Amino acid sequence: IQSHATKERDSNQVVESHEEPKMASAGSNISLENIPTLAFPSISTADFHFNLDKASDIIVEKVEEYVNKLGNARLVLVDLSQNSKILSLVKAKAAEKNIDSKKFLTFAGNITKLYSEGGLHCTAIANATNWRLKPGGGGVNAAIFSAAGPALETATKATAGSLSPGKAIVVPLPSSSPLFSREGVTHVIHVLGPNMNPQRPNHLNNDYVKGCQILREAYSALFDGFASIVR
Ligand code: AR6
Repeated sequence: IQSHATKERDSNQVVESHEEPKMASAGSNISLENIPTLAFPSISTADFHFNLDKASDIIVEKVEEYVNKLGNARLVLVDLSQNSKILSLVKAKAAEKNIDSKKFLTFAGNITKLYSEGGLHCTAIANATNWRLKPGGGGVNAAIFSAAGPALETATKATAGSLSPGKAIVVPLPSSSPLFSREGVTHVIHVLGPNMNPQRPNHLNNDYVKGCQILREAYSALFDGFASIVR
């Protein structure tokens, strides 16, 4: 039997900020409406086969570098499942470094449904894209282009024709896009990470010196891009 207090809180759309972020699971309604938030997937670690342990070090290093530069804005690393290896690696390493858990959190959910399914309002979402900035191809790129509808492809084309590894571009999302109207996302930031998958074009032949350098550049470009829309 639920207590009266719990019932009241469940029916309330706004959960006070001191109560998050740990209850940020699907179904809870957290209002982050006033806090600029970037949700980003782990760049290069699925289709591009980048080593998870190395990637988690780089994510934590870059988050630590940027989190205080971003004022009151937040960064959220997202992956599809609670069992995500990258989420648990990053969570543990971020805790070790005492990174402020109000400014950086990990979240299990679909990046295209963070508000509608997870109650997490994100101003911007990052996309781990391909060099041609083309829809499809699986992974988070296919999911974001499909959820955003043709408006994203048009807006992306108007911004750039292609992307080099380690770079990012900020694309304002037209209000006609369902990602804007349903999820409250105003910008998509496309990022191209290093490719370690020999089955994909321009792979790095397992050169992790280059790979780590490009992944660091990719996160810097992503967080600089987010900083440019927060200001
Ligand atoms: N929501 C949240 N996270 C997701 C979602 C989603 N809907 N889908 C995937 N992830 P990947 P990459 C996570 O493969 O390794 C594409 O075909 C996933 O679990 O999307 O950078 C592009 O066109 C993983 O943690 O990107 C490129 O060609 C993370 O997102 C290529 O794949 C990144 O996985 C890029 O490969």
